[in-house]
Amino acid sequence: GRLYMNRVFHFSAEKMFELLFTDSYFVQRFMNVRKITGVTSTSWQRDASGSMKRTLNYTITITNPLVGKFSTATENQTLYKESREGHYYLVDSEVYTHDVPYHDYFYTLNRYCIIRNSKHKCRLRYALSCFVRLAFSLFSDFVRLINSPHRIYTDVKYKKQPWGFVKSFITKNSWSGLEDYFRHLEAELLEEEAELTQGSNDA
Ligand code: YK8
Repeated sequence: GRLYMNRVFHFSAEKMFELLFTDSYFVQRFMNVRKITGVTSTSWQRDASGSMKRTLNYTITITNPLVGKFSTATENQTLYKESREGHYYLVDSEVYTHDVPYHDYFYTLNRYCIIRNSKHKCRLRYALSCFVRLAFSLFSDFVRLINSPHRIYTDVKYKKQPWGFVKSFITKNSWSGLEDYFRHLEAELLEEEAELTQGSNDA
């Protein structure tokens, strides 16, 4: 896995959570630009463990010439109960792409961590990885996360053990798509920040 972003934004942690994890105008616009269509989403609901969960379904448009042009996808988001409103939000998002080659071998886990810096500042970190459904141990991962304030570690693992060439094929193609998506997301967040700080200067 890789730590993908670790950056301070000039808006509150609440605002960051609202932008990324609610049905915000920001997300709607971003998905529109990425040609992610037919989005349906459940509302955040508490599960038996005390964490909050929601599920999104949508169709993604793929630019990779090796893959069909579209795939349906399911994204399961978990807001861990260790989160503290306004201070600390830990969200895992598992993304299953149902119509790509080898889709039963892998899924993608994106971990977002929003940390309050001050009233009007927060830090956003995320780590991305491709995972096995079964070998993923949330607990050990969480311990590693809280024990290392500057890094989020994740591993690349597979649900079934594919041949070497298949594995590198999946990894390479997944990373390039992910990189593109998250670089774009970062750019959009920076733009949102510029708009918001602009707004508060005017006021
Ligand atoms: C979410 C990871 C892999 C997948 C794709 C698969 C190619 C398969 C390669 C074959 C198309 C919005 C990605 C990038 C599609 C988009 C997914 C998004 C960006 C040849 C083996 C969708 C975050 C997210 C997670 C995983 C991404 C897929 O919010 O390359």
